[in-house]
Amino acid sequence: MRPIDATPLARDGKVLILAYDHGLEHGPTDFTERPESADPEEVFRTATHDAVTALAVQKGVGEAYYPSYEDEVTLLAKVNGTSNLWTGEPDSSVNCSVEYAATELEADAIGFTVYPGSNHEVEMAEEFRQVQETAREYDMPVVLWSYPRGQGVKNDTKDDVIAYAARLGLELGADVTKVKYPGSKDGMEQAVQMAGKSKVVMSGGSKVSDEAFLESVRAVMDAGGAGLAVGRNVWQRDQPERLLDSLEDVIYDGASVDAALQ
Ligand code: FBP
Repeated sequence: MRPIDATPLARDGKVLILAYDHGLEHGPTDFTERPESADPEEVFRTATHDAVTALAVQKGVGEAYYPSYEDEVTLLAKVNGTSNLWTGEPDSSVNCSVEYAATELEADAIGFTVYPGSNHEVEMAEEFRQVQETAREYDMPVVLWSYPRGQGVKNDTKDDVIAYAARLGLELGADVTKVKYPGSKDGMEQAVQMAGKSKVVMSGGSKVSDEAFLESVRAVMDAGGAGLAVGRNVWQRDQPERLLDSLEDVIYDGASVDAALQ
């Protein structure tokens, strides 16, 4: 397995995954803020920005739109996901095989969600085993969406819960683990420490001001995080490229929030 820094998922050891699996995970409600964002073409164009190291989409979107962007965009195939219409204990169906992602979608990386603490955790971890091992055969980096939730979890953004989520990424063999932001640099430091040699990135969350978002990204980078996997905070903005310019300054150039906003 190549070190993550040697894969297209990283730029200078940092990661900025543009997440666009919301049409499945949340449904059209996420596109009402900026209707153009419902058009995958628009988000693929955004993903050509130099700050973006990969675009995460589900199989169908990848199949329909990636052929026009394969020279400009690194594709991360998110191989499981569930609609918001599902009301049971948190779970995620496997919608695409790693073989299909590698050979038919021509994806460069694999993404997978596990909900530790859910009554379905055991099956999800077993599914992840197969995904992770197959991705190794194809030499594809693996990103784990590690989101504790379900009956075993009271507060999914507490420091110790996020640190546990990050540790599970290391234990289960993820190259990069995506966790919710615990709300502080200290909390993120614990997560990064627990993740050892695997990398930790922050999940974006719902849209906030430019300044508030960049402050959280600055804290993640200062805590030793590798970057972020962000969706709504980029493509719900009228000018996604402007925020990506600022994120480029903060993530790759170490800029302060004030400098990045100028
Ligand atoms: P955002 O930056 O928009 O929060 O996207 C990150 C992400 O992990 C997406 O990949 C996914 O669709 C969504 O959040 C899931 O969020 P949740 O499970 O919390 O509803």
